[in-house]
Amino acid sequence: MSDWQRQPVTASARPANDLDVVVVGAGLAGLYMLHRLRGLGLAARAYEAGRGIGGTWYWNRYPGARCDIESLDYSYSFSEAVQQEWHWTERYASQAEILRYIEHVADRFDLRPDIRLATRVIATTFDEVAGRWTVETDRGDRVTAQYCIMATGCLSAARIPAIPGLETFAGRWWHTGAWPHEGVTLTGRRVGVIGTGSSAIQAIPVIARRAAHLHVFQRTPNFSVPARNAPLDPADERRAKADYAARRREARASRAGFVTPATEQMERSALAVAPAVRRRAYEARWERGGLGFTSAFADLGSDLAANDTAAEFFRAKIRATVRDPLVAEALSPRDHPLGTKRLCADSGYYETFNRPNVTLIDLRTTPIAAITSRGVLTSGAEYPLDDLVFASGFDAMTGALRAIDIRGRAGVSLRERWADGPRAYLGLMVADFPNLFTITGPGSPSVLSNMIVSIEQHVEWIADCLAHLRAHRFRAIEASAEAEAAWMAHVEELGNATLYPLANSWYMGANIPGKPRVFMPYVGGVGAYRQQCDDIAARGYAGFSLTA
Ligand code: FAD
Ligand code: N01
Repeated sequence: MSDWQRQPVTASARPANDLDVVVVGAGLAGLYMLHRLRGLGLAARAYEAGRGIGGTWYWNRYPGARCDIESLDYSYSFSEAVQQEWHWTERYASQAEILRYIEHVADRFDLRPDIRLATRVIATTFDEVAGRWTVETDRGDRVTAQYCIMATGCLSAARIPAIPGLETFAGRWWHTGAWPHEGVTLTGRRVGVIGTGSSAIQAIPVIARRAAHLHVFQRTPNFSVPARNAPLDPADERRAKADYAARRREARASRAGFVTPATEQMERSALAVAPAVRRRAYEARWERGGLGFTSAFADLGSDLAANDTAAEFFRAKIRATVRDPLVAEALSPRDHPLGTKRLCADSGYYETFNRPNVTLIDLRTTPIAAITSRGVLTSGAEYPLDDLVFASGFDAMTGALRAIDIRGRAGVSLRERWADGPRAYLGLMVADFPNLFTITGPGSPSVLSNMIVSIEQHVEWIADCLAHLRAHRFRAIEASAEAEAAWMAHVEELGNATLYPLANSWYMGANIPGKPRVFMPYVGGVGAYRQQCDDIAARGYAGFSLTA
């Protein structure tokens, strides 16, 4: 280890406007990045738009918010001490518990002094002569840094759809991704929820128990599997902690960043087994709960006929749960294959539609015309509401990056560069934007994985890269246009071999009017992806140019 690695400095030891690294965002990615940069002895500062740290888990405080990757897996692996000392109370942690965990980690590693809260980065510009980035914030800060690391999140740009009349609504309204921190009382109120994605599917059962009446405005029904959340089994916790390193190793080498129990069928085609065998396999996954369902057979993600056997299993479950056959049919997804929009995990979602105080409004038959002062007006009726919840999603993967005026060589703008869809090498760097990294950027596994596994991999790769640059006296690293093009062709080829392009999903940019239709994440799996990133680094950062 060289001297600079042994003597960590904090940003406060440097002139306030002259840094080695600026990190944008203080969610799971930004915080771990800051920790690693400190370990390298670099002067780093993180800017965070929120008034607190935690990212997703700071912003998304809607009723029922929790993760749908098991807590023992949805947690940092970089510190054996932290993973041993932290105790998760539930199989799937709630938003509040995850936020407590993130705050614990930030305090344990004393990260807060180098984080500027309530400060949004609005622009960052590369100065080719100085070889440095100038970063500007909405509070008037103007700092320079050799490296700029975007930890801005894939699901952090909340989106309110442009429905006419919202400004006239006399009631209260919120987006799930910007939920009031003081909480809201919904007891006895007439509540409307627009959207039926993962956020809505978590919130609806909880809101229904509180509200006088709940109207659910659904445009596209989604597939949802029972989460089967429960207090964490102490035996499971003991087993995991006895050899946490092995569990983490397996997750890192896996496809999705978490491991589900292996079964005989999971390597086979769903069409290669008898219907009764198939049903038993699906029943077992359904009973176990959670996102592992899609691993029941090898070809659910690539073969439409195979996929339809699973989709029909879901629709039968909905029919068996929801008493009104018309409501059951309206809740049954038929326009996209299972898993091509992110599979949801719920706690009593379908059962909620048996409650007398819940009404499903099918926007396919009666679209929303406007929001009025009284509530939501569809082509069929006006629904008077006291409160309206937008569970309407995010400008995913590129929204937070495009919100910043990022300018690379010769003033080229990232927004313009990505006008036809995002392009990046490994989802880590963009040609013509030297020394600018994106954590879980488009073209990496990111949103198709247990994201914390992908975050740790990117953070560690970037930290190792910066150490390499410093050790070899390079001042800059940049993706080559050829390597970027080849990587994007690979990402596209893999995506096209799956069923994902068949859905109008946010993976495809289809939820944002005018957004280019491009399948943005890398579908080859986190294990295969990590291997490629490691090989590229081992080959002297092949596909990148390193300059002295
Ligand atoms: P984020 O947590 O989004 O943090 C990014 C931060 O950057 C935000 O705080 C934002 O305010 C800040 N920021 C953005 N732009 C700027 C700017 N210009 N200036 C300053 N600050 C800026 N993933 C899973 O793997 N499993 C799950 O179960 C799961 N559940 C989820 C539930 C919800 C409700 C949502 C919305 C997402 C969920 N995800 C889940 C995905 C989740 O986003 C990631 O797991 C992870 O938290 C992302 O961390 P991050 O640090 O990359 O981004
Ligand atoms: O957002 P979404 P989300 N009129 O985009 C509807 C993660 N997450 O916040 O499908 C009417 O999935 C839209 O309808 P349609 C997870 O990765 C995880 O729920 O476009 N409806 C859709 O139903 C997830 O995928 C958890 O037809 C409109 C909904 O709004 C991602 O975050 C929990 C509309 C948006 O669904 C995003 O999830 C929460 C309009 N004009 C989030 N515009 C876990 O459980 C949009 N909609 C871990």
